[in-house]
Amino acid sequence: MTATTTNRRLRTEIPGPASRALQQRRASAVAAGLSSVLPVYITSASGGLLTDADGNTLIDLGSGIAVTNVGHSVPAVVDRVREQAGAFTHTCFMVTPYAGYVEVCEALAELTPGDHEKRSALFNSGAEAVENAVKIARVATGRQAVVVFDHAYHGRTNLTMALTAKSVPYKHGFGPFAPEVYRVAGSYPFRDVPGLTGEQAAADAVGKIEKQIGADTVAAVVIEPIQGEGGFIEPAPGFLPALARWCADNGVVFVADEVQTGFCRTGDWFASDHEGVVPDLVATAKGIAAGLPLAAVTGRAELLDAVPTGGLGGTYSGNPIACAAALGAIETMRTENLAAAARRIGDTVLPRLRALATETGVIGDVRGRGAMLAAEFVEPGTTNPDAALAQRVAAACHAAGVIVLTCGTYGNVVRLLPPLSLPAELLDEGLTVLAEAIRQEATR
Ligand code: PLZ
Repeated sequence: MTATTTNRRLRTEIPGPASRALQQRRASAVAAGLSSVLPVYITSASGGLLTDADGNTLIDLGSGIAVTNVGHSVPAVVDRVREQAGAFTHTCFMVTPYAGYVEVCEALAELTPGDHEKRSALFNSGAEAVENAVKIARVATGRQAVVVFDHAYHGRTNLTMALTAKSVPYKHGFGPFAPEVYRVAGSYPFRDVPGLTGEQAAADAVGKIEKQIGADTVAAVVIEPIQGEGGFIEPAPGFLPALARWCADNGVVFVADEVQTGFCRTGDWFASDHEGVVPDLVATAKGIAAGLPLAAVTGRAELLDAVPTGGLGGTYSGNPIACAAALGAIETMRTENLAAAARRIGDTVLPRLRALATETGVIGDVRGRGAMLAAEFVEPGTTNPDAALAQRVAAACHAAGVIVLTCGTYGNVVRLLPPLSLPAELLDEGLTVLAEAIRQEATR
């Protein structure tokens, strides 16, 4: 079995004996605090397929959590990474710089929403990017408060844990958390009062901010344009533009956390593009470099340049190999028009999920944009979350060699994040497996 395999193929049960042996070794070497959705140990990957230590080949509908948007091991990335690794692996941009870093920042200025003057700073992870966006907003505004939303996920560092909503497993026991973080309700059409518009939800949020925090103390509003870990929650139309307008009117920095939604995932370069929202700062990671650790804050020049020289950085931040990968990934997204590919995936998946919702009665809401898609499982006829069913559906997919992920504050959402380059036949096959899993588990 090699990386050129083009089909799902199960040679053993999932996980097979070789993976189980590794899982045993892992238990005595790797911290228990790290979990794996599906403990098959991967030996190679290409296109939308992962091959494991037992020679099983699985369809990847997760992209390593929205990272391999361009696919696994694509030539434009692999070639540039090889070349860069052969040239030099590290100098530290803060010691002696290199062109790749500058080129990534130039590309980010071009691709992120808005045609204003922009600057970028590079980091290693999504959490680090979000945390630095807050640092920048605080320095630039001279204010401290940060507003975040119910169901938000922004990372696992101390500040980003404070920004993240869900306690178990992200925060529980890890406090005390960073101060001056305030949480308000966002927009969750499936669970909000029926008929609540985006503008009304934004007005509610703004009202709470003004009454309970004070607009002139707020440095930043930090928001995922489509919430990821919290349940793939797409706010009602008008919510994000209204919030961004309020920020602009009140000197508050509007930070879009596009870590999961960015780089063609939702059918646009960035999810903010959908409603023409122009964030003051955009945090990116994941899809930016096809799996090499890279993240960025991009935004208004006057905000980023407000931080005194030396105020931003990190030993590995903007590592040259990660920058080379990013340039290869961005080139691939452009030449293969992966935003259009993401839209095609949505056009295929959404009707099939909707039909399954009607057929089975266990899916309360089907939602998402482009290749960021989800089904929220409920007890039939109610909005009561059915997390156990979502977990059983995911497990049945895994056993059949299809990698899907779950998410949601209530753990009841099955989400699909296929590589945008996933061949149509593999997507179809993955969806057929998912449909069977839902039918089988819904009647259990
Ligand atoms: N912001 C919107 O989705 C990462 C987390 C998985 P890092 N999401 C996957 C887990 O359980 O740790 C994420 C995100 C959004 C920030 C982050 C954080 O990005 O690169 O994981 O730090």
